[in-house]
Amino acid sequence: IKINSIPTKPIEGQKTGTSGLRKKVKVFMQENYLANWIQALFNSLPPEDYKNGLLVLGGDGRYFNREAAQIIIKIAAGNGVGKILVGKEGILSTPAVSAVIRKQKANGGFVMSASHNPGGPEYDWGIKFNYSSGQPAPESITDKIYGNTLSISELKIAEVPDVDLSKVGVTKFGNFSVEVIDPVSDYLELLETVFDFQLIKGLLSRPDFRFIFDAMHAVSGAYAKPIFVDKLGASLDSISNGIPLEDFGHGHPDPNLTYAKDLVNILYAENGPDFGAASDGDGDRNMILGKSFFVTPSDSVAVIAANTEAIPYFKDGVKGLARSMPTSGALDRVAEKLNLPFFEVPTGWKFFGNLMDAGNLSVCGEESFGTGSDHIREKDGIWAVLAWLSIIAHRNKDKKPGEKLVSVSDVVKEHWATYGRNFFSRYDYEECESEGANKMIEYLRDIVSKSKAGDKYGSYVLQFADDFTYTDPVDGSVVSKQGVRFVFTDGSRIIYRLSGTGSAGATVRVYIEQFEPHVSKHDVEAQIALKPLIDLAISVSKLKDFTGREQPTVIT
Ligand code: VG1
Ligand code: CO
Repeated sequence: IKINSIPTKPIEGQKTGTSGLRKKVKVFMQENYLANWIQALFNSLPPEDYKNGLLVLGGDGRYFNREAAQIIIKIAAGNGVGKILVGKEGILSTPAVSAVIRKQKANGGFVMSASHNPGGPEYDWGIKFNYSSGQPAPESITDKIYGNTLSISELKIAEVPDVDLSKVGVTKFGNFSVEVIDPVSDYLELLETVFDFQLIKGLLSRPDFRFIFDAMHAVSGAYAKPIFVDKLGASLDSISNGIPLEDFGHGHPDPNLTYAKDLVNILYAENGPDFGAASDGDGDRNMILGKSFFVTPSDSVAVIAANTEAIPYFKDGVKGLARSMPTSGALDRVAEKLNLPFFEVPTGWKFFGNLMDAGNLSVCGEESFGTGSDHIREKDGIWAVLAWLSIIAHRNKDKKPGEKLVSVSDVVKEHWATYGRNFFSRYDYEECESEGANKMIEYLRDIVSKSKAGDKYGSYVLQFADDFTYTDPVDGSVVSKQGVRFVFTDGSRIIYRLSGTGSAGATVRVYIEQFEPHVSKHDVEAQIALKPLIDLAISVSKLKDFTGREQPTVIT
């Protein structure tokens, strides 16, 4: 094939955040914007990691993915990649990309997605790169890519025609080839080895159990019917918003109490279903709901970790548990009780991969609706739904028709009774002015530097305050400034971070947590139980002064 060398100039601002590079679509559509970043990536990888190698490419179906796929294919070929596996119509969820990379022993892969950010001509686009074990590229690589975007001068683009992504099959161009693959089969095959599909099928076919999955017009729509309906016997009408759309049907494909309100309303209505779940743009997040009951993601991972006997994948035991720093301590209590190794990492899935590769970690999660295990190296929305269905199915497998089933809320309340309840809430203030948000964090860092154990904050006594630093126990790499936290002597915590996934302004996140051992106090609404701590969080940070915001955009 003929490879053209095209001159280009550096473009500012191509630094990746918590999860890949995310910008408004219009930014990505500027001449050479995407091409520069992709070329900078190849310039950053050792040649043996891609020359004549195999890469995977897919995305969440959002606006601009089709054009972007053709650009990426041509630059990959121009840089000597041997073969690219592309999901049909450019579709592959983030967990599916991770699964395909691992199964096909690829050198890495691209996910074209801005995840939970909205899509369409006026909204967001994004790109993530994953490494050979299927995990998001570590900061050492993303920093290098950023460095190279600042000095780039040449694009290597292969002269090949656009590839038809609508049909499964191989197209060869000299020693480069593109294979369009079914987006579901490798991923589904893996899940069938993880879960007992017969057990789940038994639950989903019960007349006294009603299930609903909201794909939010995002990528898991492509997986929901083949998995829940065709394999597991759920009824077709149990899938809502099941067709992936370029703009997610004008929605915000983020499965939380605000953006998945329709699903929440269905579960909280009289005679609503017994189990509800939703997933985000790229299929790596999940929200789990029972009848009139919301499972916080922090509780969800703890419950899964405490109930692995329902999941065949864990039959030889669990190697360890981990959570991101702002995620509640519910998981810590499970690790303690089950005597399992436990890790606390910064926000973002990329920090779990090393622990998994080293054989130290089986189940992990984030408070941001991310849950997963070492079956792949990404969080996995459908995995979480199947894990919960397995737990409910396992608890009810001997129940006769007419007998009352153990419900989602029964399982969570039992869990609280055993381990205590970690009340948790997150307040998001989206699209604030960056200046005010940055100043607020600086202000908090200043308080931290002057703080000492024993300081009084209302009725709370400080144990310590810091800006979280993480040393990876596997490779020794250190990341700092990962979130300002105030930890009190009763275990309560207030944490402040700025989001690294937005595409405009700054999003301030405030995380509030308080532990309650007494069952008699578990039935309180989280917002009420946490009210004093929330007020404290807002006053200590002078949040209203710095951001000008009276109310958060999203409360979880
Ligand atoms: C957010 C979440 C974080 C998650 C990340 C990517 O990051 O807080 O826990 O790993 O999104 O999720 P931030 O920096 O905005 O807080 V996904 O599903 O959007 O790729
Ligand atoms: Co996502």
